[in-house]
Parts: sequence; C-alpha cells; structure tokens
Amino acid sequence: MLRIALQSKGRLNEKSLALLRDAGIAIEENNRRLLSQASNFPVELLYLRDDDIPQTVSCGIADVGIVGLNEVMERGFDVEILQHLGFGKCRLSLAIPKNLDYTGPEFFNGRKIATSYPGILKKYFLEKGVDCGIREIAGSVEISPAIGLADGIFDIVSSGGTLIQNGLKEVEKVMDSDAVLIGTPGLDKEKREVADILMSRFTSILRSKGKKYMLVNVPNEKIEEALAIIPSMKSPTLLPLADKGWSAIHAVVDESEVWDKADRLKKIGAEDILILSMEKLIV
Ligand code: PRT
Ligand code: ZN
Repeated sequence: MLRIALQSKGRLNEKSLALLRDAGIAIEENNRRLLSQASNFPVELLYLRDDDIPQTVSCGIADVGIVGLNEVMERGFDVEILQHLGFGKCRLSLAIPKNLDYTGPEFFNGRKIATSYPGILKKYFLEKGVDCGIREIAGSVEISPAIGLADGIFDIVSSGGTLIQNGLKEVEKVMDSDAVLIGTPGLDKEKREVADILMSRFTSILRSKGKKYMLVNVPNEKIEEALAIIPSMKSPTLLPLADKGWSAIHAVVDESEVWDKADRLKKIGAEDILILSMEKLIV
C-alpha cells in the first residue's frame, strides 16, 4: 500500500485529484476524511495542508506527496523529487513599488522585504551577496509596502495581476515552480513498484497534453511531401485506402501546429483532414 499525501483544499487539491482519477485510480467523492483508500489500486490518500506535505513525506508518514516545488524548497526537508506534474505553475519573484527605479539585486542592500518564503529568499540574497532584512509574514504579503511594513515583497506570482493591483512591479524572478511528486528517500521495493506504475501513468497523461491526433488522406505520389509536413514520434501510420491511389496518414501533432499543418497538407492535395483529441499517450 502506497500512501499519497495531497493538499486537502486549496489550489492544488482539485488538480491533484483529477490527475489521480485520470490515472485510473478510483477515489471516493467525499474527501472530508483525513485518510481514504482507493478501491481499485493499492494506494491510500492522506489529505493535509500543503505546508505539512514535505515533512510528512520526508519522515515516511506518507510515501509520496503532491505539492508545489516552492514548498519543497522552502521547507528544506530531505525528499526525492520524482516527477514534475506541470500544473500549479507559478514563479517566486521580488517586487517593489512601481515608481522606484530598479538597479539590480544590490537595490535590496539595507532594505526590508516581506515574504512567506524566508528560506528561499535568504539563500538567494546570500548567493548574490546582498544584505537585506527579511520580514516573515504569513499572508497578504502584497500589501506590506503600502502599509510601511517593508520596502518590497518576495511572493508567488502567476498572472501578475495581484502585483499590479497593489502598485508593485516584478523585478527579479528567483525560481519557477509547479506541482511535483515527491517521495520518501529509499522507498522499499514494493512501494517503489507502485510509485513507478503511478509515475508511468502520469507520464502518459502529461505526454498527451497539448497533442492532437491527425488523420489525413493523401494521393500516394504526395506521401513523402505529406510526411515531411507531419513529423511523427516514431514512424507515422500509413494505411492504403479502398480508393486506389490514395493512403491515410495517422499521426500525433502538437495542438499549436494543427492549423498550419492542415493548411500545408491541403495545398499539396490532401483531403478529409480529421483532428481528434488525445486522451492518453502510452509508450
Ligand atoms: O491551506 P494550505 O496551506 O494547504 O494552502 P495555501 O493557502 O498555503 O496554498 P494555496 O492553495 O494558495 O496554493 C498552493 C500552491 O499553489 C502554492 O504553494 C503554489 O505552488 C501554487 N500556486 C500556483 C499558487 C499560485 N499559482 C498563485 N497564484 N499559489 C498562490 N498564488 C497566489 C499568490 O500567493 C498571490 O497572492 O496568487 C496570487 C498571485 O497570483 P496572480 O495571478 O495575481 O499573479
Ligand atoms: Zn500552505
């Protein structure tokens, strides 16, 4: 049985559950309980505040956990980062009032910065040789400069809207973050096997993100030109059509390139271009 820690509520909760469900794990609807078991896979879920997940995984109370990389780096517990999961994307940045001129990291010498991430910030200033005061606060960091609590802030930024609303501008990005799967160092063989299956399912789901399945009919003499337009993961599937002289090409393409490829294929005489959504890509 593999115990997975995940956020009980908050920004990562829904997407963590959706990922597990997508990976075929049957999870009960009611997650109000602290611990629940999957009915079809040897895993149980432990619902926690995200702050507590790195420590819980580090000491083996949970075997793996899903949490923001920012929390993992801030807490500094010994955990293995097993996989980046690509959701919960954000960055940790320094921001100052928008009317101030920014000259580089030395700007922060002798100033005070408010943050909920003092560990990451301390390390950054040490690396840059900057002597800056750090004021640790738990929430609403973004209002600190306006109320005279600090000269700037170090906080999570996603769209940047919160900074703008508070008259601040982002001046240094210190790290990128996304949700990661972390594991207890040295998991035993049985647990590692379950974790490996889980990770390979996650990989299949992540691979299919942003991909489309394309089917296109081309005259046989145009197959080579068409294949140059649709590069494929390995070799694309090529099937003869009942209509002599024509073949169908099946391939996986990036969603962002679908229209461009379809236009170019039409130009060389391709017909009946079908674009389908992809659910999973298991290799
Ligand atoms: O209750 P619990 O302790 O479990 O949750 P929490 O309140 O500590 O964390 P929560 O649920 O807010 O966030 C969980 C994780 O989501 C974070 O640790 C990040 O890894 C990730 N994440 C991704 C974010 C954001 N995007 C985000 N935009 N976490 C917070 N924000 C906040 C940020 O603090 C700031 O106030 O959103 C604001 C900035 O957003 P923009 O879009 O205006 O720039
Ligand atoms: Zn938290």
